[in-house]
Amino acid sequence: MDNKNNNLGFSTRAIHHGYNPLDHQGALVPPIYLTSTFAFPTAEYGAACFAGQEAGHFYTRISNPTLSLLEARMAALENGEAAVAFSSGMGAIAATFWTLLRPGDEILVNRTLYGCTFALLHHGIGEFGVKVRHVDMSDLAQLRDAISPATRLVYFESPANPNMQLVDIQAVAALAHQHPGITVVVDNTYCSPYLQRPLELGADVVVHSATKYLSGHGDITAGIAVASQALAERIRLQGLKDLTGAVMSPQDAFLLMRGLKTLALRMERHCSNALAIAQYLQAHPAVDWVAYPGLPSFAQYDLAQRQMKRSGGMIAFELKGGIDTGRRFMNALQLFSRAVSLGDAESLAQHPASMTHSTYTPEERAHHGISEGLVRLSAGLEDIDDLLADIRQALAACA
Ligand code: 7XF
Repeated sequence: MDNKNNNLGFSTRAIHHGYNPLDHQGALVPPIYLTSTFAFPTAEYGAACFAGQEAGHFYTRISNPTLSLLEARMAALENGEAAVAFSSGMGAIAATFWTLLRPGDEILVNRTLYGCTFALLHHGIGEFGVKVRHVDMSDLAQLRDAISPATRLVYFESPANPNMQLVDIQAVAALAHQHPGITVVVDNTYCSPYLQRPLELGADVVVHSATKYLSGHGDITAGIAVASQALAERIRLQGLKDLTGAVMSPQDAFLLMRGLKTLALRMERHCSNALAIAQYLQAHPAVDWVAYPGLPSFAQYDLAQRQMKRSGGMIAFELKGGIDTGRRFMNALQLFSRAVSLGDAESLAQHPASMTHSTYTPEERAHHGISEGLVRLSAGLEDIDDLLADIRQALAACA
């Protein structure tokens, strides 16, 4: 099956895009090219590769056949022209920022971001002469007022890690694009392209921690950026090759492609498990609040219905006793693992204020909408009755 199959369904593309076994001695599963360098037939050919006149592979930090196949597949799933693979989500985000920002530029970011993205901006990019400004992007007027002639990037997660706040991707992209020279970058980690495709809604770049749902089995760290051909090439040749060197291993690309084959199936199960857990928590007297886009009580329920195919596998909630009760709840869990990360087969529970978002000071967390008592759940793929039983007994134990 060749690359001209974007009219095929999501799972068909996730399984077949860009690969025909008959071109590879019949091997049903794509071979892994575990090589760092590639031999040139002649010195002239090698020089032409480095001059960009030949399309061949010549060094794995720039390209590799296994990575190229993964990149083609990810571009097909996000409905973008091209993708670039990285060794982590932070590699993809850092390479995108370093490629698109220069001293004197301004980046507008949403109020709430994953902890290390916040740290990259405030303890990295921001210390190299780029102005970092947070706005609440659920309020378009705030964004409109914040855009200045120096604004080059608009960046957000939807839903935001960890508080689940959504951003209207289509509305924000339309507003930002009234100003030529602004690139809109969306972190789509929480959704995966199965639930949400920001490029179709007007964004310019999608970044992922592929450590999460895309690979889906908790056995690699990986990142992806998807964009137009021209923008992806800039991110590859500056952000990846020269500025970060955060190249994905071909072995990890193999594992990631194996995960992608079941992405649609897994996302359906993550979503139905998370919805049942969120409904259970909401009805429980020990629970103060639950944030899950699939609950009609969710503040942006209408936007979630419009923007996401289903409501995802992540839940934020707080118990009435705050973090002390939250810790007792976490310690009482028997089937859920107490672990950061998300999107694995195993259900996970973590405390953002002391773990994933400990890169913020307590004052910053308060300012950025991350409450100290928030507990985050990643609903795995286990049987829902077992997950609910674990939550039921942990809530009883911490009361
Ligand atoms: O470099 P990574 O593959 O870990 O990806 C970074 C990243 C980027 N964007 C979002 C929305 C993320 O959630 C992440 C990683 N988050 C994990 C978490 O929240 O549990 C990291 C564990 S400290």
